[in-house]
Amino acid sequence: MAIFSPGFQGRRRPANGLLPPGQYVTDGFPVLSAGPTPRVSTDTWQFTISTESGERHRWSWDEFRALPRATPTVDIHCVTKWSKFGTTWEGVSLDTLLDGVRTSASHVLVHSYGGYTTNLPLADLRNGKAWVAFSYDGKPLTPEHGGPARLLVPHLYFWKSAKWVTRLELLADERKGFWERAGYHDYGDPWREQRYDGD
Ligand SMILES: Nc1nc2c(c(=O)[nH]1)N[C@H]1C(S)=C(S)[C@@H](COP(=O)(O)O)O[C@H]1N2
Ligand SMILES: [Mo]
Repeated sequence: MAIFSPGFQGRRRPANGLLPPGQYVTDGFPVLSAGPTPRVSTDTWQFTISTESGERHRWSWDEFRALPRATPTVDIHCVTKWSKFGTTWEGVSLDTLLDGVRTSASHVLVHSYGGYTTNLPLADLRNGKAWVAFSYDGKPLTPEHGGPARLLVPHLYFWKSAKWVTRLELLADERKGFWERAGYHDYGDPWREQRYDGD
């Protein structure tokens, strides 16, 4: 006789099997945007990495899509307490994008079409931990979820995963982004429940 756990039936399996403190699991995919959804054509889309010494590395959509791809399956955790297990994306690893970028920056301010910003340490974008994703669940990323492309940094709260990303500004000092200036945590580790400044 098989024993099923009713609460878990039909749920996606977690990528790492754990739920951070204070979070609940959702099967839906809520849309959380602080403003209107920018409609960005891939004809004009650009992705830029600028360094603290003023160098710029820029990719058009075609150049970006010609880079080696990865298909991470990860759990995501929003600071409003929903977590979603086993989400599958396709994108370009930040290791690929940062390859050949000469920098001694410690921090990054991420800029999106529409004006959203968020900050994080540069180290958190390296070593297989972050991607610029252009597809979700096997389909092109919809505008609501950040298409044409969004940052994906699943080990931090999901507000760090900037939708409609267009520029990474590499900095010698930390500069706060949109939610961080509004009182959210500078780092945002869900496992240490770093929701707000001072947590
Ligand atoms: N540009 C931009 N990126 C953003 C946001 C935003 O308002 N604007 N919201 C953040 C927050 S708080 C979350 S939880 C996720 C939500 O992503 P989703 O709408 O795809 O679920 O995007 C993050 N990235
Ligand atoms: Mo969020």
